Amino acid sequence: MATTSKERTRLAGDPHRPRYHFLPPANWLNDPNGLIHWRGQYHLFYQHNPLAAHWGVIHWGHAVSDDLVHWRDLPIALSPTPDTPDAGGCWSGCIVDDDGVPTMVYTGLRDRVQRPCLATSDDDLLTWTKYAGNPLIAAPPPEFDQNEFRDHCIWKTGDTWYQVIGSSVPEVGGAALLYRSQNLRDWEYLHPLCTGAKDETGTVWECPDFFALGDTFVLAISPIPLRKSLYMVGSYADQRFTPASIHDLDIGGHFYAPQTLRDASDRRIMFGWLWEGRSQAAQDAAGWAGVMSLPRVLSARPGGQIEFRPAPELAALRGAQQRWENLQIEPAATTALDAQGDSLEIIAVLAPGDATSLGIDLRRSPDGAEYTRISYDRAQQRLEIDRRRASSNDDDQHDIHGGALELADGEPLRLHIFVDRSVIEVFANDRVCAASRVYPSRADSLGVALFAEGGAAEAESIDVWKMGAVW
Ligand code: DQQ
Repeated sequence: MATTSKERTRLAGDPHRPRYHFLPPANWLNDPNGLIHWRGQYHLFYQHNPLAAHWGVIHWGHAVSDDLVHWRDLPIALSPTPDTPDAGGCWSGCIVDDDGVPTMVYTGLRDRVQRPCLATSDDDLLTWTKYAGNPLIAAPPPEFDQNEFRDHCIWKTGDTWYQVIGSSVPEVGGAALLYRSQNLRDWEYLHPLCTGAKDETGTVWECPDFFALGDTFVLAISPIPLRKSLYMVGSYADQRFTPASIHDLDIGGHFYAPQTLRDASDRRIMFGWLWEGRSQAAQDAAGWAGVMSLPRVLSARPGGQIEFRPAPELAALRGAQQRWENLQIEPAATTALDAQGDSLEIIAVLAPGDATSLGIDLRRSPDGAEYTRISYDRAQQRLEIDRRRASSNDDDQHDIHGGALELADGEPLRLHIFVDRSVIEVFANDRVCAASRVYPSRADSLGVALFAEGGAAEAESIDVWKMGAVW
């Protein structure tokens, strides 16, 4: 069911444009919106500027998939309407099934004012009719920042709808405000579902997403100014969420504003926006910017972290496979594999042995001048993505991002990696995700190599698949 529009064809030759991550036919993408499994199909809406490869007047783009892998573009679902509460943009929101009527709640922007707006569809999510009574809520309660009131997560308990909206308590920190309704149109403010301290979880919470994984409650937030998304795991009682622990949703520095859906098989699936790591001029010249992460299937792990796995459906894209077993990785040199590609899936199971750090280089040129390094430091129990030599273009980002990954005694480092031209997405030991963006300058930066430092390590197994394109 893949489609190829003229614009997709025009841009397909760009060596940095992903081939199996979702992105619009052209121009700008940011947050995933309105994720829903509707009548057997996955609907992915997204914040979209259809006119340019930079953020601007935001619409809702729309794509649909039978299998979470192949996407078909549908017409833009939502556009700003002059002289109404969304005249300046249709910002992030969600879609729920209101007794058979797909109903979206999104943030309408007019001047600086952000207000919840509603629209419904009677043709299976293709076209949307905006509610004449918009906005749904006249203003946030006075104790919250009047200019930070956006992004919506809605669920139903019994006959009652609950809605969480991202906000801020001035001088204190981010907040997720809780409302309730019987009809999705008239909303009563209850209290904050949760608030944070600015030094810990930022000043404004964008894109709150509240859901349960079994008995575990999770609040995902995208806090300003942290430029990353967090999840809190905790308890929910008396309509208040009490966090027990806070974790990064992704340590790669490029994953933001995620949203989840629950599908018909009761899986909780997350998509996030992978922003660019190159200059705005380069994005404008490319004619596209912003990529959706792969679908990540979430479950609760004992001990309060989330388990993240790539959706198993992605295996449909696997082509030719290479496999190595029991490969020695000598220190102080790289062990290049006879594997090449800018569209690969790799599963590497690495036993650290005597090494103090170890990992894998991707998008590596034959002379080793360009590469992006995924490395694990055993003493610090830290996983990093190092882009200092990812490209020779000074305008691209050249930095290191990372975070904690604690391995149990004897637990190998298991890196499940997706390389998709300018996207590298890593699932480490099913519990730490790291997504990044790289723009190698050389056409031959296609290699894969292993490395160890401080002692020898061993690759228990490495599987590499060539990945097909979905467009
Ligand atoms: N992006 C949207 C907002 C949201 C922010 C606007 C997060 O609704 O708060 O495009 O990236």
